[in-house]
This record gives sequence, structure tokens and C-alpha cells, in this order.
Amino acid sequence: MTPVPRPSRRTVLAAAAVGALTLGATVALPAVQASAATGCAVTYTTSDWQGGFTATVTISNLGDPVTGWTLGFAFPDAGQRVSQGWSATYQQSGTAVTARNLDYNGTLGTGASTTIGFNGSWTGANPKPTTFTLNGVTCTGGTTTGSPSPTPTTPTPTPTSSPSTPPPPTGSTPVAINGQLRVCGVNLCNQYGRPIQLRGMSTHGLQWFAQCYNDASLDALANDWRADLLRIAMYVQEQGYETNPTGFTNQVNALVDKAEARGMYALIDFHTLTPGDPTYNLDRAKTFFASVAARNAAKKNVIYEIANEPNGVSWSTIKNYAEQVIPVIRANDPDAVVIVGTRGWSSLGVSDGGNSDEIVNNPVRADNIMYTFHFYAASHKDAYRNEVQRAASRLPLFVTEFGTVTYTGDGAVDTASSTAWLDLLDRLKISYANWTYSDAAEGSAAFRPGTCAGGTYAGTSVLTQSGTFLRDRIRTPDSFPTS
Ligand code: IDC
Repeated sequence: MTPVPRPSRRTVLAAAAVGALTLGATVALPAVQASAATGCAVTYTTSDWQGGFTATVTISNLGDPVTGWTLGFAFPDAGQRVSQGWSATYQQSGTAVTARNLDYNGTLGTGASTTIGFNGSWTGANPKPTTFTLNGVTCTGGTTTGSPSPTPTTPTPTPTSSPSTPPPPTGSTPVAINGQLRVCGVNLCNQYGRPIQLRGMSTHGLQWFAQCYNDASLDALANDWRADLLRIAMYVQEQGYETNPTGFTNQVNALVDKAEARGMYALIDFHTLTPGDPTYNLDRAKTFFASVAARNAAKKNVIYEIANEPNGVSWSTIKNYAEQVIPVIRANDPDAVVIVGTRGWSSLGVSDGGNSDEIVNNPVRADNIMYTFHFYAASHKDAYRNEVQRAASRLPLFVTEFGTVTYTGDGAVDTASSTAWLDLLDRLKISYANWTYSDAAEGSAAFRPGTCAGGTYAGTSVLTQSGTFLRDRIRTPDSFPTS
């Protein structure tokens, strides 16, 4: 803990004036009691590109504990704007910016720190702000007592350098270009801090379709479909993980390796479905994620999806589950993106008559996370698209599963609705995986029945209508920023 320095003469006088100075006491104690010790240090780093930047701001409280805080600073250039913030509520007036705590990070004990951030834009120049205030008091980096204009005890530790920018990519696969992903604002960002969209396919249940996931089929996905992403759907029930934890864990890891070898991201899906309460599988989830996160921690291509489609449960139950599973992942793989299912079969609550406000108002207390949205194009149309559009400016969304057909996974492809959906996701840079890269005898499958036994996966002759539609969408060039 930071030692409390001797109060300045002025502080002692202020304390005495409010009658708190007890005769014979040491001067330090009553001064501190009379007037809260304040002090703060701020680090402000950015990742910049032409016209835009992402700022990461860590606030350390060096004074007495605070419940509720407002950070203030001024942009040095009139053209700098906050466009989208996270972990705080931002306001800008002229060049003056304030960031106010959210519920979960409002309490900062002595010595505690919290990290917030935002995406911004700039026009003329993009210098960093140099002076910060916490609850109106200038952050000097030292502890001061009681004075609104304290005497600095140490120089202001305001870093002015950006974190080192990664070198340009040496390969051309999605993982070679984008590297370790992280959430910035409402976007999924690559190693250059730039928003990207991943487009790919989901396996069917591994317990039923293992024969569809092999070197030939994954070569086709990476090279013929030019996909960025393989979602690995590991059912927990229905003869899935619960029947053979070690076997399914190994199967998932083997597919992570196959995706990595081809430069694709691997989305590890803990495919809970029935029962819909993720808490039912909480212990299994902790065991499974501790294992796969430890095993894959050094890889850059892994994303974790902790509950496929919660249903019949409240958002607070899902949030509670997430806040127990995420720390298990973080303890083993600190930097990976984690995706949290949402209410009503991952419909952001819409299929239960709700909407995304319940998440915005009560977000999962963790950094570097996204929220799941699923749709089936023949069943879910404008009302769902409108809500996704509304939510997308406030929450980081990832469509980890969708179908071109009805929610049963079967029926005819709804081309008009599927096109409207994918156009929307492209525009919002929301990543997606389609159900399914399999030869199941149902409309949502990409391959005709019998394809996986035949062993040829590339080209269009083996594809269903849904497969042809998805291959056409996915194989168009990506536009991943490389600096
Ligand atoms: C479906 C499969 C089907 C299987 C059923 C039950 O396509 O073969 O019998 O699950 O396991 C989802 C689920 C996904 C469903 C899919 C289609 O995440 O598991 O797959 N769907 O019904 N949510 C909405 C639709």
C-alpha cells in the first residue's frame, strides 16, 4: 500500500479548521480523517491509424477508497473525438472528455486500478492528453491529502508512447494476418487494433459427424471456401461431452490444431442446448475450459464460447454462470476472447419477448468478451435484424451460429432473408459461423448426404443449396487491415 505522506501545512490547517485535530494526536492521522486523501495515476496508451485510434486508459486510485468516480481530460487537438467507449460512460464537450464509472467498476480501493477504453477519431493530429483528473482532482501520480490543487510528490506518469505495433504479417492466412484477437469497443479487433469480421462454418455435433472433420474437409474449408473460422460444436448432452469428457476434449483439441495448421481461427463451442440452464453444466464447463484453455493458451487462434444457447433462464442466471466460467479461462489463457450466450436461445432475449437492454444495463463483469446472437433466416427476420442493428452500437456481438433455413435446422433456404442478414453482418463487421459444415440430412447442412463418406469436399458438386450460398459468401476476399 502507498504510504500516506506527511500532510502539507495547508492541509493541516484545513483539517484544524473543521475541528478534527485532536490535541496531542500526530498530525497525519486527523488530517486524513478530516479530509479524504486523494491521489491518482493514469496511464493512457493508444494504437493509432490514419483517422482513428483505440485508447486504453488505466486509472489507479492512490488515495482513500472511492465509490463512484469520474475521470476528466482534454484532447490537445480540436479534431479528436471519442466515438465509442467501453467500461465507462463517456461524454465529450469541445475537447473536454469525462468518463464515468459503470456499476461494476465504481468502487476503487486504495491502490486499486481499473482499465477502460474507447475508440476515437482524429482529423488534424492525434497527440495524447497529458493531464487527467479523478473526481476533479488532478492526477499527479502521488498521494496527496485534502487539497484540490495538490503538490505533486512524484512526476506525472503519463506514458506518451503507443504500445509497440506488431510487425507486418509474414503469412497470408487469417491467423497470420490478424494474430491474437481482442475486443475493442464493440468490435473484434486484430493485432493492429483494427476491427475485423471473421466468416466461417460450424461443425455439426461432433458425436454424430466426426467423419466430416478431417484433413481433406478442412483443406476445403480453408482453401476452397477461404474461410477464416471453424466453430467446433461440442454438445454436452445428447451423447456428447458428459458421456466421455476426455474423449471429447481430445477431439476438440485435435480440431483446434487442424484449424491452426491451416491458419483458421477455432471457436470452441460448449454446445449446451437442453437443458437450457447453463448452470446445470457449470462444473463440467469449469473442468472442460480449465483443460482446453491451459492446453491452448499459447495459440493465437482460439476463441471460447461458453454456452451455446441458454433458454428458459433469466439473463442474471446466464451472467452468473459467465462470471464463474470466465475466470477459469482467464487463469489459464489470459488473453483470449470469450463469447457469452444470451437469453432466449442466444437471441439477445428477443425470442423471450425481451431485448438487449438487459445486457447493456447489467453486463458481464469481465473484459475482452462478446455476446452471442443466433438466427435462422427463415424464422427470424426484421424484428430480429432491427434489434441486432440497435444492439450493435452498444455491445460486441458475434453470430456464432446461424442457419439459412428455419430454426428446426431443416426446410428450404430463405435466400432473401439470408442475404439481408449477411449484408447486415458485413456492414456491421459482425463475425459469423454457419450451421453446418456437415452432410446431415437437413436443409441447413452444406454438403449433400453421403459426402463425408465419399471424401471429396472441394467445389460445388457436393454442396446443397445452403452450402452453395454460404461458400459464395465466405470465399469473397477478406479486407483485413495490416498496420
Ligand atoms: C440441431 C441439429 C439437429 C439436431 C438438433 C438437436 O441440426 O440435427 O437433431 O439440433 O440436437 C440451434 C442449436 C443447434 C440445432 C439448430 C437447428 O444450436 O444445436 O441443431 N439450432 O435446430 N439453435 C437454433 C437452431
